[in-house]
Amino acid sequence: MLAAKLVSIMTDTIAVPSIPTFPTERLLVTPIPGPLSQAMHRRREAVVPVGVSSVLPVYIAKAHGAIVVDIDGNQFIDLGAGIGVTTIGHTDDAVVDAASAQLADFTHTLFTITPYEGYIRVAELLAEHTPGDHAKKTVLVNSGAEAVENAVKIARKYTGRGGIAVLEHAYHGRTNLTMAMNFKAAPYSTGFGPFAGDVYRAPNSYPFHDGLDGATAAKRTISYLEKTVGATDLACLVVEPIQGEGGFQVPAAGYLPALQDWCTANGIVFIADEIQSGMARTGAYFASEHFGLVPDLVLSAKGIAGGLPLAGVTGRSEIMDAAQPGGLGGTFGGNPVATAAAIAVFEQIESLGLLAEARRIENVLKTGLSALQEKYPIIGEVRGIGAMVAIELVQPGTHEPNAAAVTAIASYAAQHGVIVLTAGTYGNVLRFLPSLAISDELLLDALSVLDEAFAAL
Ligand code: PLZ
Repeated sequence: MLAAKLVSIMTDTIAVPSIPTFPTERLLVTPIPGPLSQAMHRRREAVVPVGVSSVLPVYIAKAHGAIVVDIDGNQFIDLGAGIGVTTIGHTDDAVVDAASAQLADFTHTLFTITPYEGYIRVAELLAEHTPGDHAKKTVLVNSGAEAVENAVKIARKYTGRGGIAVLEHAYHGRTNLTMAMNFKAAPYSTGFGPFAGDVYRAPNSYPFHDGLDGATAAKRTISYLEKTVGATDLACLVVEPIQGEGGFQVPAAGYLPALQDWCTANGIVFIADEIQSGMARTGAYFASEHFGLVPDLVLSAKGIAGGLPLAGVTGRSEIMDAAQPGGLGGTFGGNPVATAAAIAVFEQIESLGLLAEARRIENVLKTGLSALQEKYPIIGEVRGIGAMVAIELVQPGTHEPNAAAVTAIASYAAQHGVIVLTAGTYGNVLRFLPSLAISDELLLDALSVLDEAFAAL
């Protein structure tokens, strides 16, 4: 019975045509999703749990730069980059070459058994490009959530304290500890408890909603933490300099430096979760730079290795060295193919001048989106830095969230060949985090689709 079922699943495989090279443009050849994607989706439904859902179930055959091609031959302008991962572009030639060469040399030895240079080189590059001139060390892991977990481990060991402070609207991952650190319960943690304790969530700076200047917002955050936990029980404060899943809130000027000063004065490790905002995304290597921050620990992941799984915790040597020998690690952490790709990513950021490209993209997106805001009063705010830009949709004339409009716009865009991502605690933010390789032409084409989408509401 079981054997018969397995055979039927296997014989059901779909003949997916191989996609040759393709032009850099939006192109729709079937309704979305196309027939081959629909057939693939039925196969998936039999074997992949519903907990793993896909925003846009078109199945991908190929991708390059800022274009992804599905198995039906539809070409999408990708304004999401797999949530800010293919920051330097899909299948960047230098990344493909570096990873391919490493694949042929060796794929794994385990750095904690028999080490290799690539791990050290990535640690050197992170030491060089994270804020601050102090001595730094890096541990490499596989995912953003794992970086957050390790940063907390290290901060606790260094301080001998337990408490973890986080901010409202934060997102830090899907593991047990990071679920407890997220602001939003549904869908991330609903029903998955019990959760890790000793996590304290303080109000953040969200200028569009709280209208507070940085100093006042910081005073509110600090006084909340002092009252509810007390500085002497806090090991760390974890902040995203620009919140990702929360909706790209840019904190009011002075807010983050005031938090960092308070941490320093009270022996609390200040951790910047730059998993979404880092690696050139905002036109600086790390968004902390825009706010004049020098975090004790900086977390990178997503864009660091051009799509290969790699993440890191980089920080002050004296803090990083608090963990005992053998206390940090993991089988795949700092995989040699991923580190080879990461080295190529750092080289490409320099040789292609990608920090400047991020500022170019900010300019095109903000100009286009501000023009849309003039036309469509449901766009409450256009915000962000570099290629990390969002619009918050509201009921016109209010600050009330308008999630229905976000869903409708994202769906219209997808139907017309543009991938956009949603965000925000109330689901009312559209965020744009394209690859830094995207051309003005593709951005303007995508903006014209958004214009039509708003007009069609
Ligand atoms: N910290 C700031 O943005 C990942 C989540 C995708 P992982 N954000 C995308 C999803 O639905 O799971 C993220 C982040 C910030 C931590 C993480 C977690 O990184 O690599 O997904 O574990």
